[in-house]
Amino acid sequence: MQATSSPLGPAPAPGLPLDTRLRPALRGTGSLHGLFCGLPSPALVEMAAFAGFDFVVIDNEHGTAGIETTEHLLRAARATGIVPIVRCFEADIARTLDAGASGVKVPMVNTPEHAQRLAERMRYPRPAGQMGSRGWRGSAFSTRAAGYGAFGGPAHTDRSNESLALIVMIETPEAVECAHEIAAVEGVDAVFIGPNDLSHTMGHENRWQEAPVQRAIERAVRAVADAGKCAGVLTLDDEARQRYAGWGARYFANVASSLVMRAFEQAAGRGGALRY
Ligand code: 3PY
Ligand code: MG
Repeated sequence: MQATSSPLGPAPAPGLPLDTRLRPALRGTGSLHGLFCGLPSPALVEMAAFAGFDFVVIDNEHGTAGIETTEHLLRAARATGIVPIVRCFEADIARTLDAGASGVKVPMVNTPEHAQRLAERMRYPRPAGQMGSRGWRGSAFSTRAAGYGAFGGPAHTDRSNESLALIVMIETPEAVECAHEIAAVEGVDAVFIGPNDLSHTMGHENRWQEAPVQRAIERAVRAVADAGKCAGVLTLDDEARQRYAGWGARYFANVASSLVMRAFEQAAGRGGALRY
């Protein structure tokens, strides 16, 4: 059938579903500011973009989005130009990347061996003779990430191998002990310290401002920066951001639900504090 010409004229070329800016930014020197979003709302992703955050972390560890909703959240991110990261469990990495995330963030990584296994899950096998880290990601180009086939084949596997970012999370004293080794794993692009779980696993419940927990965060941030990788921390306020930046962190994530609750409490005349 002959295509009829549209009165609109030629449409702009459809953009790639994948936003490939995250990995180079993590491997650069600048600071990145973002927001965890566990509420399964594309509107919140758009609001994070319009507010000026660099990235959104769709939180599929503690949030309630299923994979279909996650794909819509990724679309909202692509439409508004905010970089989408998905916090997910190891078993969900493949589907999350196929849905079009720019990177994944995996909780509770305690050893370099675990980090190595995650790095391999992220990458497609290389063609014979091509250098690069080992990988065993399963390939299909029917996915959103590959434009349902429109952007598939070697261009997609190469683009994905080169540009998708792996962020691992340190949340236990065991992981702090080997933070340098975890960060040094090839294929780990950033290491994020989760202060709430770290505080709990150190026996301080949620009191992460206490000195031993802050010392452990400092140790981990400095070890990651010494390994030449990007260190990040959950950061609810400016004072904490400056302290962590002073130790070498340059990736900071606040929490959408905390900000919304504080605004609601303030509007209800009940003061309001940022809590996680
Ligand atoms: C934690 O603080 O435990 C987190 O997972 C925050 O991201
Ligand atoms: Mg945690």
